Amino acid sequence: MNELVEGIISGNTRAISKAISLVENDGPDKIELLKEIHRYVGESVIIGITGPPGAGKSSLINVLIKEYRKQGKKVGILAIDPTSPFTGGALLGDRLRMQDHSTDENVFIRSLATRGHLGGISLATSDAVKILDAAGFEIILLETVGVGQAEIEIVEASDIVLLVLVPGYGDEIQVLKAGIIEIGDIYVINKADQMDATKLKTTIEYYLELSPDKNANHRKVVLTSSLTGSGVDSLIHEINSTYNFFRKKGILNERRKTRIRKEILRILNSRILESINQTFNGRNFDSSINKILNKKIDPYTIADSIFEEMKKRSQT
Ligand SMILES: Nc1nc2c(ncn2[C@@H]2O[C@H](COP(=O)(O)OP(=O)(O)O)[C@@H](O)[C@H]2O)c(=O)[nH]1
Ligand SMILES: [Mg+2]
Repeated sequence: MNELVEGIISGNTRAISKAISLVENDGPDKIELLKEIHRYVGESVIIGITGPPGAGKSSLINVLIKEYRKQGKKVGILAIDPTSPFTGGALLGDRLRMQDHSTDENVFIRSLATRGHLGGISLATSDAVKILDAAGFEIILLETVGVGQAEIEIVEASDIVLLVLVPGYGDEIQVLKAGIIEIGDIYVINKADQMDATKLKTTIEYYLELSPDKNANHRKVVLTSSLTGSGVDSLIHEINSTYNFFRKKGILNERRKTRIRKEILRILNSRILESINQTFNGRNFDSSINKILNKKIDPYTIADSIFEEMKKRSQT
């Protein structure tokens, strides 16, 4: 264990990979590892990158890595895939788009497949983020492949969220309708080389002006092209100024505190679930189940008595 912790702290790629597999598979040494590294975390800037498939998130990450590397920063990338095994192809594509950096030891790229994980994607994601943080990655980029729940979870795991959009697909309407727009701190309109991107920029800026959310005024809309690299320097500039603004206004600390609260809650949830599973699986409920089947008793009454028993046991 000490060796693994030392490996992580010194930024050893193999140790980092091994540790991430450990949290991904919920291995037995996971908790000890996370306890050990806790005092090394809290230095990274965590940037969530979300938006519809095909918007150019992975391509954009590829150019962001380049820019951050020019500044001498270590960059960690986690691609989060909560969906089916069939998206393996998409992740492979992501890897290809980021492979310019595959030989650079200051760039760490990993996709997290966390299907069926107790506690969902969020627990494994936040654990993996901590490992990269402890390993000294100044910038951590989180990319979601899916939409929906994964997007909410990426917001919770990040200091800053980039919402990547492309004009011309009716995204504006979709985004406004679904309320997804609220999750972005910076709106990135990508593929600005290709289509009428300024129109979407105007639409979003107009929307932000009208928004009752008082923080909406501080949100920026940036045009980029991950193909030509245009706009990427202004994007980095906006990321920095938003981060500094969040820090000054205490927003960053609020987000981190919320994250800690939710983490404790998730840990407790998974513990309780585990304890319920142990009680339930370790026992033969045949007679109770038969009674329920024969309408002698109802499932709520049985669940109540099991729950009472668990509470008593935890008190002793
Ligand atoms: N023209 C143009 N194409 C882009 C740009 N960014 C990404 N693409 C292309 O859009 C497709 C999807 O990109 P990808 O990064 O995989 O999108 P993701 O699903 O959001 O990660 C790929 O074929 C990219 O080459 C851009 O700025 N301009
Ligand atoms: Mg992608």
